[in-house]
Amino acid sequence: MSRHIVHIDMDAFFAAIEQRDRSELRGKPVVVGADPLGGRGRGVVSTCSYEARKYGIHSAMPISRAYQLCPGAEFQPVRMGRYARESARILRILEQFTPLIEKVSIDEAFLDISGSAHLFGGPQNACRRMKRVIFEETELTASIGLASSKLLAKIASDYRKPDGFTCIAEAGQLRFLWRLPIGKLWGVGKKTEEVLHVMGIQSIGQIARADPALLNRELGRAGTHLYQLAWGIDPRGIETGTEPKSISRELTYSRDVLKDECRETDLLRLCEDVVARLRAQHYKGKTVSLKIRLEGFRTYTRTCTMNASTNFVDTVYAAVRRLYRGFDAGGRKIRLLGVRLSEFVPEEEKDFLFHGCREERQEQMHRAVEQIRARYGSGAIQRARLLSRENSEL
Ligand code: TTP
Ligand code: MG
Repeated sequence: MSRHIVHIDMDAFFAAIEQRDRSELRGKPVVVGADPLGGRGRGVVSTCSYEARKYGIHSAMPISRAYQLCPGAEFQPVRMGRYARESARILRILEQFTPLIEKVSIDEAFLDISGSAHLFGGPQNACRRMKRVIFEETELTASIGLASSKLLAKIASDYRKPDGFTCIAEAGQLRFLWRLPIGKLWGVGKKTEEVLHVMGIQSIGQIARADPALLNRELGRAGTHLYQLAWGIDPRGIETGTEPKSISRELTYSRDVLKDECRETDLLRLCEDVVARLRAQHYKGKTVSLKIRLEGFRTYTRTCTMNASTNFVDTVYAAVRRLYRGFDAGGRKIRLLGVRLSEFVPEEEKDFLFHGCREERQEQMHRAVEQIRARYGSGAIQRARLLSRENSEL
């Protein structure tokens, strides 16, 4: 029996939420990302509305460039907590259709509806209903692809965007696939694309007709894999319950700063932010990474794996500070700092063996802070060290 795999991707997700929440933004070019500071801003675009895309603006573009392209756009700061809540709401809706869900990113998921589609009048009706319920409950539009594999479902959801629904019937799937440019194939990035172009290969159909031995010689195992994908061979299943792989937060300075000028309190703020999100998802992390981008965009990452996984700010901060102090910037200035946590394990409820032990006090402290913030807002309680906000860019 063939599988019915769905890929769903929300349209202009962050920007669509801003437009929904503020009616004055609807129909306008909206850019979500760093502050453009009148064209001097140094961060990047997270995403933008489809109205803004007409000006050539896109994700990951420097915000200063976006400002040049459309100075009249509505520039909005990133409200990650809000988007994460919407993402969770959408996931709840998807769970009404099947428990076989693989969340890929904040606005993207795969579903296997092979076993449940009949409950909704077949796979196509299930997808139409999914779009409708999402829109009714969130006022946000999704683009959906339905096919017999993850590869094709993902290509399908991207095929008609925004607010699209594309179903690729199994009988015509290779014809559909072969017309597309190689960039649409899973795993074909800029480098692979270049190699294939040198080989005279532009379309997925040309990969399917190429000599697999030649592909293997030029691209190694990836070549063999691409050949299989080009023939629609993609047996990957839905991986449910995948845990997030990492949580990170970055800070771009508005002017490059010397290492000694970077306040370690900035690192502490970054740690507080990632640990807060880690705890909200009930995980502990074992690996801490520090990212440092120097002037001229050279980027370095320093990583340390701790003895035990943790969800305490102080432990994470101590590790980050050690990495930071051990980093030799060679006199060059720093443009960006980032903190990332990875290698998660679910936090388990703990009976502290010894009452009053340091670990128990830390946990109580975190919980007290979380309760206050939940009730009175994130600014309601701060570490004394972080109270002076001058020079702070977070
Ligand atoms: P995408 O699904 O790639 O983009 P999108 O939903 O904004 O637009 P569409 O799918 O209609 O093309 O990413 C989902 C969200 O993730 C996006 O709204 C913002 C965030 N994001 C970033 O913050 N930085 C990035 O570089 C990208 C690609 C996305
Ligand atoms: Mg999207």
